[in-house]
Order: sequence, then C-alpha cells, then structure tokens
Amino acid sequence: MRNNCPNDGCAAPKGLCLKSSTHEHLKCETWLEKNASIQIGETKKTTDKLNYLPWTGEALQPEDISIISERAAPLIVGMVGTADAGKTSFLGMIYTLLFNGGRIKNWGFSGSTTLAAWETLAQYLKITSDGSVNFPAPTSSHPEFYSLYHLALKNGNTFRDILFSDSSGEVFSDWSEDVNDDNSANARWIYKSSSAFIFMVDSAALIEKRGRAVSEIVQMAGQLAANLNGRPVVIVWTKSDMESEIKPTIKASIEEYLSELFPKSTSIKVSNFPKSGQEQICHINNLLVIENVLLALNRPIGAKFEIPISSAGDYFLDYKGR
Ligand SMILES: Nc1nc2c(ncn2[C@@H]2O[C@H](COP(=O)(O)OP(=O)(O)OP(=O)(O)O)[C@@H](O)[C@H]2O)c(=O)[nH]1
Ligand SMILES: [Mg+2]
Repeated sequence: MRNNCPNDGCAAPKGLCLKSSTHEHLKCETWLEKNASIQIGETKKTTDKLNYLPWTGEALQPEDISIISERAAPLIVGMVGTADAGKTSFLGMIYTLLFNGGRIKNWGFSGSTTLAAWETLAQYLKITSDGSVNFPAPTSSHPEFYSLYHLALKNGNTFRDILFSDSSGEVFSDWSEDVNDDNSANARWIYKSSSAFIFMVDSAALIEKRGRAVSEIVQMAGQLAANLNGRPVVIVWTKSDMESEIKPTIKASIEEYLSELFPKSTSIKVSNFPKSGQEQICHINNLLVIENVLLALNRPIGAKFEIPISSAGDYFLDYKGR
C-alpha cells in the first residue's frame, strides 16, 4: 500500500507536506490517521521501498549522507542556539536570498538534494497579505529528529557539499546541561559530526529574559567550546533589528565572554526583517555568515573529522574526486 497523504494536493511523504515542513508530516493528523503505524524513526524504512530516486527533496537524515558523498565527503555545519534563537528561519532566509539572486562571495550555487525542504522554509518567510510573516514552527525536540539541508557550492573547479544541521534549541539546552542526556542523541551526533558551527545569540531573549538568557547562552557556548579541537565557530547575533534594546552591559559581557571562548571567531549581526536603513543585516549579513563559514572551513584545523560514508566496495564507485 502506498503511504500517500490523503490531503488534496499534498505530496507527503516524497514531496512537500501541505500542512507543515519537512518530516513534520509525521505529526499531521490526516497523515497519522491513514498511516497509524508510522513512527518518526521508521519513516526512512517505509519510504525507501517507494522511492525510485535515492533522494526525495526533503531534508536528509544521517543515513542519507552517502547520497551526496560521491564527489567528496560533505561538510556538516552544526546550527547551535537556544530555543527560538532563529536557527530555522536563518536557513529559510539563506535560501530566500540565494533564490533571489544573492551571492556568496567566490561561491556559486551548484545544486541541492533538499530543494523541497529549503522551499518549505522559504515559504514561511513570505510576507502575507496582512503584512505579517508566518515563521516556522519550533523544530521537533524528538531525539530521533534530524534535518540536514544540502547546498552544493562551486568555486572554479572546487565543489563543496555543505549540510546545515538544524535542530531544536530545547534539545541543545538539555545537551549543554548534560552531554549524556538521554533525550539529546541528535545534539551529540551533530556535535561529533560537524566540521564547523554557527552559534546563535538571540537578541530578543537578551532583552526579554536578561540574566536567564545570559546563563543559557553562556552554558551552551561553554559546552560547545569543550571539545572543539580547532573546529571553527561563527557567532551570529540573530534578531538584530532589536539590537538597540539590549542592555549595553549585557551585550558587552556576552561579547567579551564569547570572544575569549572562541578567539578566532567572527561575529555577525543578522535579521529577517529588512527595515529601511538596516538592509545590510538582512540582505548582506545572512549570506556573509555562510561566506565566513566557508572561509573558516578552508583554513587547516587541528583535527580531521570523519563522517560515515558507505562504501560501494568498488574502486571506481568509491573514488572521491577532490
Ligand atoms: N525580531 C525578530 N524576530 C525574529 C527574527 N527571526 C525570527 N524571529 C522570531 O523568532 C522565533 C523563532 O524563530 P525560529 O527560527 O523558529 O527559531 P529556532 O531557533 O529554529 O527555534 P527552535 O526550533 O525552537 O529551537 C520566530 O517564530 C519569530 O517570532 C528576526 O529576524 N527578528
Ligand atoms: Mg527551529
């Protein structure tokens, strides 16, 4: 039996879910009613039998990484930040800017196996008829939830396959309090597998929660720094349209702490709201983050991080062009 969603016009599970994003179709009532036995961890096994292409356009799972590993090992960029920090909408903005002709210095867009997932994120950021923006729902905190967004980039004859790993801030907060937390398996995998990190500082949280937000950010940054082994971190101050409302002493203390913890890092302010006079933080800086991640990844680091790539057992198929 094909496990198609009975909702009119819905392409889940192979394409876009009409009601929600990426793998969230597993939470859709209509989907669950029709496919009662399907659990998050079982999706891949079920859809494997249905797919004629090795990829669906949806966000990749760790076991899918081999699909994009023929050219060279892809590089995973871990998105780390507290709940609501703006991780998912940052990714939606990156795709929106690239789709509208934005450029990453020296790098051209060369494809993606997760276009449907990118497209879903970008749909959220579209301004509605009443002038508001529907941001994505909080990312699932299920310990088996993985969401890897693929970008293939080209610089002359050099290709880079980058996977941005989105995750729930709630899970990363649990991980930062206890790295062995039972429900943080995905955060542990992201931390172990990433070649670089984007660390997000939520300007709105610093305004609204002040000291509590400072402690959460400090705790998470400390845990991120614990076993970096030279892997680069780019610090991103999200929701910078609100920057002027952050108490100067709070801002200065976080800046000082992060620059001591990550002395080689760059710090960039971004926003999803291109207010007049502040276009740079939206139109330029979001892509500048990716440019800085790529620059940092091109510098030699202290340790090499291997990610699992399946072997075809054939010298020709196993050849990874560099
Ligand atoms: N002022 C302002 N608010 C923003 C901006 N971007 C996002 N937000 C708000 O922040 C909320 C959270 O954004 P997300 O991108 O979902 O945050 P997240 O880090 O993915 O959250 P989790 O998945 O729960 O960890 C959104 O629902 C918006 O209300 C921005 O540029 N400026
Ligand atoms: Mg999210």
